[in-house]
Amino acid sequence: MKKNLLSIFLLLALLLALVACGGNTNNESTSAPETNAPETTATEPEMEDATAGGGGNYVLVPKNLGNPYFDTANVGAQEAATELGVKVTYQGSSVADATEQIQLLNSLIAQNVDGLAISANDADALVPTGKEAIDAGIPIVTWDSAIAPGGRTVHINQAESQGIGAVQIQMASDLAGGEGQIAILSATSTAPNQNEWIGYMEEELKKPEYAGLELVATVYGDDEDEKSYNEAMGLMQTYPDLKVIISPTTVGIAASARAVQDAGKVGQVFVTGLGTPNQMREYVKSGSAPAFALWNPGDLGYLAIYTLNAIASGEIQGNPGDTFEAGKLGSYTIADDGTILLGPPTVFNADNIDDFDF
Ligand code: RAM
Repeated sequence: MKKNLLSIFLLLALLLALVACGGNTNNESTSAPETNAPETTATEPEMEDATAGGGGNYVLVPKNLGNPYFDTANVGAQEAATELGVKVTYQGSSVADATEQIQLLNSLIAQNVDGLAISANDADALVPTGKEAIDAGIPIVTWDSAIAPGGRTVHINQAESQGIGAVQIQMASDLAGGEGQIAILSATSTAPNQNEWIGYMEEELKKPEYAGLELVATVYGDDEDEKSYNEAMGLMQTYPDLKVIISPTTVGIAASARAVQDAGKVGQVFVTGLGTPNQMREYVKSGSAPAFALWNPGDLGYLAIYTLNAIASGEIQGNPGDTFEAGKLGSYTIADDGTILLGPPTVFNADNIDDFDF
């Protein structure tokens, strides 16, 4: 009897212990504040998408394909990808057009890529698309040409915009001998970077030292070689006294220098602006474009991918003050306005053009 009672007691104790155990488990999952459960499930996947990057599958999106400037940026981006062990594909449309760029971005967002590095064709038109990507956990790094704040996580400036404007007016003034007619031949009329630089050039022209320069026209070659060439020819016909064409685009400056040569106006009309050394070498030597400026687009693409990966991997959030290492370029900090600065531009001329190969 005593034995039976003991067995029943032990059995009951065991049952109680089991129930208690089960109860605890239940308590943890159900009574752990209900609010915690949804929060965890809601934030965890988001964190994974937005910060872990899910495998480093990034896309470098230029304004357009077929432009050596962007091709060089892609070389730098691929170098960064190799170093970081991530994948970067290079995708764009053949024309520098905001609507086509938005279509491409929508399809990349639908594919749930891990991050986008974009040179924008329009600052404002791309904001909703950029915001949609960010909301979906896809960081947006703009480089070269920015999407306005709200549609990007961070923007990388190739050099200080004011300085890019100033150096072009300085070169134009030197070439014009301080006085005469000048004209600007830009990329597309909506290009965020060119429009910002043109704004700074106009400001610069108000300085007393440039009082002898007269800006007679601003025209657009849409970053297409043939259209830029025709626009340059048009400027020379409309303004027979024109002294300088400033082209703040690598496509426009090369086409303008060629047009000046073809028009037989070397020594009479000078071309300056922003170009790549390899495209401009012959024009520096012929005298149609004796001086121009640029940064290294390869470094820009390299920095864009390091920045994107730092954000997508969760190393930084992409906030002002965040600091990260960008391989061979060293350490960078995001400024208060949400931008990163690559460095100062270089001026190229007959003395140094052969030292560069890009
Ligand atoms: C063209 C593009 C690019 C610009 C350079 C200087 O290649 O318009 O956006 O940064 O020129």
